[in-house]
Formats: sequence, structure tokens, C-alpha cells
Amino acid sequence: IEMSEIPKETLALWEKYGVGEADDKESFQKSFIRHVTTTLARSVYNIDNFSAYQATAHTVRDRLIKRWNDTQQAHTEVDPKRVYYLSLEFLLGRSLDNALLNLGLKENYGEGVKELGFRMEDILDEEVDAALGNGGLGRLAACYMDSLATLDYPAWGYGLRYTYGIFQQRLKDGFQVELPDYWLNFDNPWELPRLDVTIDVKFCGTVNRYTDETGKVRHVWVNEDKDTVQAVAYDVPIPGYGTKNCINIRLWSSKPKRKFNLKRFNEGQYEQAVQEQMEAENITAVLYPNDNHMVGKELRLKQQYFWVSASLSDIVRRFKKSSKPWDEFSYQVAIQLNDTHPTLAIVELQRILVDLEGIDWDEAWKIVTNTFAFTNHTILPEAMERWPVPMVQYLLPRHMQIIFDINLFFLQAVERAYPDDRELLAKLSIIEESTPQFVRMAHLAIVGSHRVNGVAALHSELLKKTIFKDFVRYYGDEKFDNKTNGITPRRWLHQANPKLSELITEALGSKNWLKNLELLKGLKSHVDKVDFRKRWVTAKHSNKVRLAEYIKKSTGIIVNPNALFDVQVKRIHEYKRQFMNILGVIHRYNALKKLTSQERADIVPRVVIFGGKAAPGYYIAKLVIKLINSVADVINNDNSIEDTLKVVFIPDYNVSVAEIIIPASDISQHISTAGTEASGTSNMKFVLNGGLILGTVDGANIEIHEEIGDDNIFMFGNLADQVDDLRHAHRYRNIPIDPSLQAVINDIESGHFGDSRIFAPLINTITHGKDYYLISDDFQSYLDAQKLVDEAYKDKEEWTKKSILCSANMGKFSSDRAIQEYAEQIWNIDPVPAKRS
Ligand code: F58
Repeated sequence: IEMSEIPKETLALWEKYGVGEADDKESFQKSFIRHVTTTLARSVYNIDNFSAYQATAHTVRDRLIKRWNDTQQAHTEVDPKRVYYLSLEFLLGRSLDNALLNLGLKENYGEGVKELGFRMEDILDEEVDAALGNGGLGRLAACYMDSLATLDYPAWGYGLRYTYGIFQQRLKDGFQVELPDYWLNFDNPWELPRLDVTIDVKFCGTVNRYTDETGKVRHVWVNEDKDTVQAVAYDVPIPGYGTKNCINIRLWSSKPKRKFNLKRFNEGQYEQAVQEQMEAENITAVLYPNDNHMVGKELRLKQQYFWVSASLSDIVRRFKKSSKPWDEFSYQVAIQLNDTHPTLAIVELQRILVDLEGIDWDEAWKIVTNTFAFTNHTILPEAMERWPVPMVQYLLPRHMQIIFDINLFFLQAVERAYPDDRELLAKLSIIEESTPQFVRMAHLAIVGSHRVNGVAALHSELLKKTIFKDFVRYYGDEKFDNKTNGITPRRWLHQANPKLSELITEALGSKNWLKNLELLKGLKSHVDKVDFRKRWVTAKHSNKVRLAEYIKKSTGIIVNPNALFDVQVKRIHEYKRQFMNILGVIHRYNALKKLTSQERADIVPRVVIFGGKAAPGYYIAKLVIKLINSVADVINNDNSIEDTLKVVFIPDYNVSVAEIIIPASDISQHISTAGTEASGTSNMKFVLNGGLILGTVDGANIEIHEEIGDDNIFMFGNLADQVDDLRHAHRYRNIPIDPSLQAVINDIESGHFGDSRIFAPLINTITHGKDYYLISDDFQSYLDAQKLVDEAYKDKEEWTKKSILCSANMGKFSSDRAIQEYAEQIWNIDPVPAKRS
């Protein structure tokens, strides 16, 4: 209702008793105690760190809700064009510290809890991560939400509320074991259940054709009640930094529509009576734990449609509130597809417009293609989504018809442009003509979007030259562009590295760099100041001490914070080549053993740190973890090398562990085979925190190199355009293995690191598997680059200058820059600041 319709007296009461915005220490304490008493039903006598966390979280939540409401109110009043970011993964991590910092409450609340007998660090440490994502793609979505909120864009995220997030990783005898991540065990203060916002989602059934009163052929999709599930909304508020704006991620949870099969129950079939209910709840039960790999499970397809259907129905409902004509839809709504996982949204919107709204096909299709844009995150063939036609037909019969029609009209248009080129038609077709047929989701996403982008310059170029080449030929170059990824400096520097953040703020004279990362350039003028460098080193050192403590706590291994910390943390995947890293470690170890004690005194001691999860079904990746741990066992217990080398595998790498590791790194490794890592985003986080990187000429490494300059990065290896030839050579010619690599392999095979039979399948990927990821081809160049790192680290002053220049030149990689590009060049949206009340 309109404000003018509400009686003045009522408004006055709301004004008087409305939730205040008081952010001072006393208001915090009052609210904290109220939550302990009423929300938690505890008292001063039985409150532990966890309850203190809950009470603090609820106090912050109250403030968030206020901002969230004000933001929604502002959006409703202005009714601007909104962007909807559809992502199957939002890897948010913890929320409390982030909210305290973004809302500017940290100091007051810190003092507040102290007086109540707690330490803020302990309270923050009680929170479990929201781990609704696998890796880069999911974390990117989280960084983008932070930037959308900070820049006041009218944006919504849409995703799934998995009951189980990414599995927790333990190590047993050096092998990975997976445990379920039941993250909702305790109440989750960072979500607002909207039990009144429910949407029915249909599956299966049949399609009926009929002719309507105007003589038009129409379709209705009908199904049985038992095949309908309900989507329930849970809203996750995302506060911006230094703004009152707070946007929303709406996560859907599945519930049965029909609660109970009474007939079955009365027949005494108790299990069957609740079976449908369980099947419905299964849809959002678990996040699929694969990174850069497609699994063709029916449940996964059900997840995708469930999410897409609920989200679109919500988006369309919001649009309809404004009573604007349908041809204005794409002026009010932009939808970004985070990879191909939400591609069915294209089909669903076409279905809504044609079947439900009665709009002509061509007109509907124009609206659809003007609405959607698609981001691709990988070029690896095994990650490309394809769904068997029979499976789609069974679950979504009407959608399958529409896909065939979209394909027919598309191929007809191609044929008009390129008559008699049957090969081109086959290559572009949305349907792969195999037995059974498959739907190629990337093709559907391209055809149904007005813009397609890759996530780093090289990646976007490779897309155009390889997998999307024929589409470029048909559509022209303009439809395809690049949006280099970015990361939020709020979480990845200000929050994760408070010491460095404080130093930077002091040097630059304000906190403005947190909203305009280009201002870091101002650090350059401090590089030559001895005192500044000293403080820079002190910050890094204290981060290393913090990580050393964490390593001791989580692995029992003691490491020396004065050693060079060499880090590779990311999902374990053959293309990321953690295997090459550990082979390099063995090479180093063998070299160290040959030295005399005197010679060893000259060596820079190293701690090589690994972390990352392997997909549970990825056998080779799991062997890499085992090899790292076996090698670590031998090296860490070999006194003869006098602590010049330590190897650590930190278990259960996740967002909050990353926040401890990244600020403590001296050098980190981003060593994928050239052309395989679309962008990488941790590379940006490390460099922003003054860590140098050792990397291949791949993904965003290339653009980081461009920004920070030759002197501040260690690059090595073959280039992307050499990869095809090298692979071809491995396949058809007998290429001898690099001698240093062969020596290392021999060492493993001799049983030096335990029963070598375990590792045979892994070794075979190089010796008999044609070395698809080119470890042998890059090995010597990798070792040479490592030598340069050792040398450079000896000159501490020079190293520190490099470290400062690294941070100083990272302005480009703020997710604010990325989001601004999307907003201006793809979505066409403007900021809408919430009113300050
Ligand atoms: C990653 N992809 C890319 N996919 O590998 C990385 O280079 C890039 O920086 C990042 O996206 C952000 O653009 C990625 O994380 C997945 O995890 C998918 C999850 C769902 C199944 C398929 C892989």
C-alpha cells in the first residue's frame, strides 16, 4: 500500500517504536543480553562462546534486516531495472566478521563483548562456514554479491539452500575421507525463512495441444500432484560496505506439496506413505561436489529445473506488479547465467511467455534473448554440460519440445545465412545427434542470450578460437566478450588481513581504497621508505605466525615462520598440477640431501603448504593427496636436512581457512597447464595481500603480470598455443621424459615414499597416459623458476619492495571493477541508493 493511505497516527507509532539503528556499544550490549535471554533462553550463568556468537549474530542480524527492508523499499519505489544473478553455488563462508566490518560495527561491538567477558576473535571463530559451493565459481558469485551491494545496484542472487554443503575433508593415513557438511545443525542467523513465499514446481506429466478461441495452437503441461514439489524461500541478506544498501540472495529449499499419502498409510504401507515426501526433500539435500567436471545424474537436472522454475516465477511475479507491458520486460529485468547450470531458465521464460501468457513465439523469443546473458567458466571438455534427451523428455516434456523448436528456428536461420553447409549445422546444433541424443547446454545458452563472456582475457580469446568458434562465425564477434574476474577487497584484504589493511589505510590517509582499489597505486611512493617496509614485513610476519599456529593446531606439524612460505591451495585437479608441485618438492629434497651442512646453511628454508579437496569420485586427484602426505611424512621426519624443508597438507580447505592462509604466503603457485585455468581468483587474493606468485602463462596470471610487471612475478612454462602440438607429439611420438622428472619418478618407484604400487596409476598419467597436462614438458622450466624464487628471497629488502608493488598494482582485480563492467556493458542497470533513515 501507498504511504499516503496509512493514517498519520499509525505512522507516528511506527516511527516511535521502529527498530532503531543505534550502533553504539551500549545498544549492542542491551541487544546482546536481550538475545541471550529471549532468543537463546540462557542467562549470565550458562553462556559460552557459541551462545555469545549467536547473541552477537542476532544483534547484527536485526541491523541487517532494517537495511534490507529499507533497500527493498527503495527498489520498490524506484522500480528500476534489476539484475538477477542465477548461480547454483554461493560460497559465502562466514558472515559475522564481514557484516561487522561492512556495517562499521566492529570496534564498538568488539569493546562491547570484551566488557561482557568475551573476546571477539573467539566469538568469530564459532561460526561454521556457509559452504554452498565447490570453488572458484561459487566464491566468485559471493564476491560479486558483495560488490553489487557495495555499489548500490538493484540486484538479487538466486540459488539453492542445500542441506549439506561441500563435504568436510579429513585425512586418514594420508588419504582423503569425506564427511557430510550438515551446516544447519544449529540455527542459522544469516537467513530469513520466508515460509509464506512458496512456489509449486512441476515435473513429468504430459503436454496437451489445443486450439484456442482465436484459432492459435496452444500447449498445456499437466502432471500429477505427486510430481509437484514446493519451493520455499530463504533470504540471505548481503550488506554492502560503506552504504546502507543490503541486497538479497534468495535460496530455495524443496518441500513436498502433498504432505502424506493417506491411502498408503491406511493400507499399512508406512514407508511408501512418506516416500514422496522424502523424494521431494532430496532435491535440495546436497551440493554436487565436482569442480570442473560434469556428472549426468537425474537428481542434478531436477535441482537445476527446480531452482530455475522457482526463481523465474518469482522474477515474473515481481515484474507483473509494475503492470508494464511484456515488451518492456527486458528493460526491467537482466538475468545473468553463472555457467550453463541455469540454462533451462531460457526455456522456462519462453514457456511462460508463449504457453501461459499467450505471446507469439517470435515476440517471446526476442524478449528472452534480450534478457539473458551467459558466463562461461571453463574450456575443459569434461566440464561441458550435456543432458540426454530422453531424461529431459521424461522430467520436462514441454521444455524438450521447446528446445527442439528453438533449435529448429535457429538452424533454419543458420541455413539461410550459410546455405548447403550441413557440417556447420551439425556443429552448431543444440542437439547432439548421438544415440541417445543429447542437449548441449552451452549451445542453448549461447543461442538464448544476447551476450556471452569468458572470465579472463586469454580464456575469452580461446573460447572464440576453439569451442565457440562456429558461433562466432555465425553471430559475429560482438556477441562474445571478456569480463575478467575480480575479488572483493573487503573480505580478502580488510577482513582477512587487518594488520596490512590498517597499514595501507594509514599510508594512504583514508579508507577510500576499500571502495576504489585503484587508490592502492598510492603505495608506490612508500616503497623506498625503510620504516614503511619494516612495518609491511612485520604485518606479513605476524600473519605467518598466525598460520604457523593454525598448522600446528590442525596437523601437529611445527613450522618456522621465518622460512619462505610456499602455498598451493585450490581444488585438487590434474589440470591444476598439484602433482607437478609435489614432484618438484621431491626434487628439492633430493638436492638438499646431497649438500653438506655448511652448504645447507646458505639455503632459504621452505615450508611447502598444500590444501584442497578432491571430488569424492576423482581417483587420480585423491592419489595426489596421498602422495603429498606420504612425501611430507618422509621429509618432515628427516633430521638430516636440518629443517630446510617442510611439507604440510592442511585439511579441509575452505573460505575461512583461506582467510588465514592467503595473507601469510610469500609465494603461491598457480601452475595449470597453459590454456586450462579459465581465470583463477586466488591468484588475485595472494597478490593483493603482498604475496608473490609463481605461475604459468594462463588465466588471469597473464593480466596480473601485465599490471604488476616482470620484476614482481615468476612465470614459466609452455604457452597455450604450444599445447596442442605438444600433446600431439606425446601421443604419436616417443618423447623422452625430462631427466630431472625421471629421477623423481624413479625415487617414488623405489619405495622411498611408501608402497609405490599405490602411486602407479598416478605415475602412469605421465609415463603411459601421454602426459596430457604436460608435466614433463614444463618441469625444467618450473625448476628454473623455483631457483629464481630462492635467489630472490635471499634479498629481503628487494623482496619486500616487490611485495608492496604487488599490492599497489592490483586495483584492476577488484570485483567492483568487474561488476561495473557487467552493469554498464551487459545489464544496463543503474545504482539505486537506499534512503538513509
Ligand atoms: C572456475 N570454475 C574456474 N567451476 O575453474 C576458474 O578458473 C575461475 O576462476 C572460476 O571458475 C571463476 O570464474 C569452477 O569453479 C565449478 O566449480 C563448476 C561447479 C559445478 C560443476 C562444474 C564445475
